[in-house]
Amino acid sequence: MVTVSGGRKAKAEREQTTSIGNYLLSKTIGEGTFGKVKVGVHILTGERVAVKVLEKDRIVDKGDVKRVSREIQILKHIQHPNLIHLLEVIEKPRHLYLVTEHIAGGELFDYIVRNGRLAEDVGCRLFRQIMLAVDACHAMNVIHRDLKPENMMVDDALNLKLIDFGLSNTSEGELLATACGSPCYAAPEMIAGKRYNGPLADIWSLGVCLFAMLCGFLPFEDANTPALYRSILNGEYTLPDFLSDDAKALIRGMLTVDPTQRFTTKAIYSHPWFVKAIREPVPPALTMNVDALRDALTTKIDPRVLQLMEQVGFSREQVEADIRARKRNHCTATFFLLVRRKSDAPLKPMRKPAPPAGPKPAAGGKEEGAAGAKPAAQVKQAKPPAPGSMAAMRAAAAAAAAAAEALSLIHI
Ligand code: PIT
Repeated sequence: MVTVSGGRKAKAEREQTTSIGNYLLSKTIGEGTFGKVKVGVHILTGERVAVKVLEKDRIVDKGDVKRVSREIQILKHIQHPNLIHLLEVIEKPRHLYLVTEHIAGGELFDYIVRNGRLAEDVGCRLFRQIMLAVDACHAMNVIHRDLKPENMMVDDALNLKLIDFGLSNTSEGELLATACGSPCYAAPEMIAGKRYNGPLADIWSLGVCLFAMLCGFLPFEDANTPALYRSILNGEYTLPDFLSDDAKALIRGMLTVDPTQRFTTKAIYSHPWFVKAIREPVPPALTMNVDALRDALTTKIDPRVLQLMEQVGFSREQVEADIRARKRNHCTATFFLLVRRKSDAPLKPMRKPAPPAGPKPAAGGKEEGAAGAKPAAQVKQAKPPAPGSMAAMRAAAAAAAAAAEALSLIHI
């Protein structure tokens, strides 16, 4: 008993609350080489946020600085219900804080571990959201490059959001060169060290994700890294008999070694499994629908939220101007948090009117340099392995990643 309560006390001390800008940060909910993701509370609205804490000390070389500033630029640019929303960036002398919305729930990875392989209707409901998210990225010229169930958050109602843009890049159709992401999910052309088409490489990774969701294990798995790469390069994997014929055909189309023959977004959106495995109609793909893309990028201003913001000291003009300019500051963060707020607990009015642009993300719109980016091929290893085949999947991925160190350094 003593040990338990003593342990709790020590844990509580370690998880002391600190205040950053308008947020109170408490326990760590995620960890990587870059630093930690902590849960926070937005003081004014009482809403939860997730805060990625980047330690400037750990961003040493030019490549790291470039990766982090790219991550921030991309997070500021994207906007979609299935993509994590960046609320604001707070810079302090030793840290950089990326404040995002908080997703109540956990990783799709853990969901699969808990539930085993997913029924095809559940898988389709989730996979459609994954496709919507990735297609939204592609419509905004963003290539994620680290698509895996660990980077997809799912809540109790099966709403899914894509996180972690630490390895992403932009492309307007030009080929990309840097091989990155987890080896088990990496496209063959990337493994082969070729220049690659970004969206098609993401689609390969989504094929691996769909396989993992419907089967409960990975298509390409080998503790021996060269053997793993060989099976990916040759597209050697086995589709279990329990899959429906439509699911098999879709996975086969996505896991096609030759990227020019691989299923495109358009082919996936019109595939019988994607269309028919659940009843709800398929929402439009943003890459194929300019109006839907414009809609996704336009924030509607709810007059009730505007009124609430006026009550706590923001001016109507400021809110409208900042939202229209797509700024990420305390004003737009408060607006966004109020829009998704479920509770009607009273707001804590500010003593003085809100400053024009809250705690500043690196002054003057200049690049927020620094912070520890994940090395390529890094796979999270923080949690103890859970029993079952997905644990083997994580262990295999971690072993492969450790062996590979960084895919960008591997030449076959
Ligand atoms: C969590 C829980 C949660 C949000 C996040 C993580 C978000 C993490 C994140 C990480 C990134 C990024 C954006 C968001 O670019 O509610 O465990 O690297």
